[in-house]
Amino acid sequence: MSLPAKAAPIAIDAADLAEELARHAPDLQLDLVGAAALPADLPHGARFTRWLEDDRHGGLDYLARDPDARLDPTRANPWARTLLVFGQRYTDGWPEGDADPSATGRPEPDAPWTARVARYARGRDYHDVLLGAMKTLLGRLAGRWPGLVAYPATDTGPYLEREWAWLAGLGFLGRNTCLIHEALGSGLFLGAAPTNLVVAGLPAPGVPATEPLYHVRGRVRHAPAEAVTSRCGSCTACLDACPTGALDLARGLDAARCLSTWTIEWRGRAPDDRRGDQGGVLFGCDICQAVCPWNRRAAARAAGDDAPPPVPDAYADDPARGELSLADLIALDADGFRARFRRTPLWRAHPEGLRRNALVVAANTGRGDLVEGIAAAAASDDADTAAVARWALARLGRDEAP
Ligand code: B12
Ligand code: SF4
Ligand code: SF4
Repeated sequence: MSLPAKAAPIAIDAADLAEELARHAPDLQLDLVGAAALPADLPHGARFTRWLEDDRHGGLDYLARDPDARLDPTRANPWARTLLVFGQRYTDGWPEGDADPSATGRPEPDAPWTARVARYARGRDYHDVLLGAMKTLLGRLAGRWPGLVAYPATDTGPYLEREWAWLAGLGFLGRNTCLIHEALGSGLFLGAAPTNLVVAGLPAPGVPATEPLYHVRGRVRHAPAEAVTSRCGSCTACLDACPTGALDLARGLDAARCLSTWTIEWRGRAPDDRRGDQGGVLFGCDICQAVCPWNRRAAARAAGDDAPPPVPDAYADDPARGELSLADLIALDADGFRARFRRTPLWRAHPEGLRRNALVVAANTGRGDLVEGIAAAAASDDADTAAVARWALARLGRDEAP
């Protein structure tokens, strides 16, 4: 096959690439950038295939659509020679004693609804922020290496981003399945870009790097002498803490049991007898990260820093959300949803999903004061909303609408 001229390989040196990254990554608030040679056999690729075979993808059918392409970025991009992998913090870990329901699952009836939203989703959408930073960085690299071709994506690209991030030296893979950096924790978004760079000095394809090419200053990391897959040791805190038993040592995460799937991805509803497990969690779930000692250490380290490198303001809590209450979310219509949540991660839940989640939280936190709004939702045209509202009324001991 002849390569398109625009994707002709460009030979460069890892040290030169690292130098360019150090020049440009800081002002774009990218914390980690690494590279992995392509094509490569993924050391844990079989975990992914087995995950699909075992039907642990929880109805997220897009993941099963073209598994070979997910395992090998060169199937869709035959010209690609190196995958650049990016990490950007959205939080500095989770401190010991974090009481947000998103981090504990506990009902905490008086907590604001925003504390029930996973940390990654409290500000702007990373698909805009991180992707924008990646594109800018790649544009600057193209200034140095004209002819650079790169297709950046975060989340939506058909790449096993965590596995590639591990291969590119960004951290290790935890039993909670997250990519964990020893000093930054796992509160990191990941992104990847197949490129036509041929980088001399990288480990052989499929061999993990011990360090990324760029690492944010100000966070000391004791890199292992040789790359390890996992640094969990004998810890099982995440498996023990998961309220739905979604994590399995050997088989990974069962998406059908994960609160993150229920509250973000599913359009319908979790089974009646399981909704209690959602506790005080409204959108996303951080429990298996909040209990992780690596995140607690990351938070302690950040708190002790005089000048911590900044997490992008874009990911900070959006103050405008504080004006809304759980009751408002239960009453939210499509226009209100659009006005409030466009270009934020909550957009993914659709108005019906956010309403459903709010109804479940109201029931699980014993909010008898909200029965009027819940009864109104029980009369909704949307069958799932109505069914969940009826379930909520029953759980609150109100079988009859007031
Ligand atoms: C589908 C999906 C989900 C699903 C399924 C999650 C899952 N664990 O598979 C659901 C909806 C449940 C989900 C939840 C969340 N997600 Co999500 N999700 C994805 C997505 C789109 C694909 C993941 C996938 O392919 N899963 C299939 C499994 C088999 O692959 P995998 O988990 O990547 O694991 C591979 C390797 O890491 C290795 N492996 C996995 N676990 C372990 C454990 C050990 C010990 C070892 C040795 C190896 C190993 O084997 C696999 C094969 O290569 C990715 C983006 C992407 N394109 O990769 C984001 C992504 C993984 N999600 C992300 C985030 C932030 C979350 C949440 C924290 C959001 C929240 N607060 O609610 C939770 C975390 C839940 C959890 N513990 O995983 C980030 C993770 C960043 C990080 N530091 O790890 C990603 C990378 C998005 C991004 N671009 O930043 N997510
Ligand atoms: S995100 Fe929550 S529900 Fe999902 S595996 Fe982690 S602790 Fe369990
Ligand atoms: S909580 Fe423990 S077992 Fe789970 S990812 Fe963190 S270190 Fe590993």
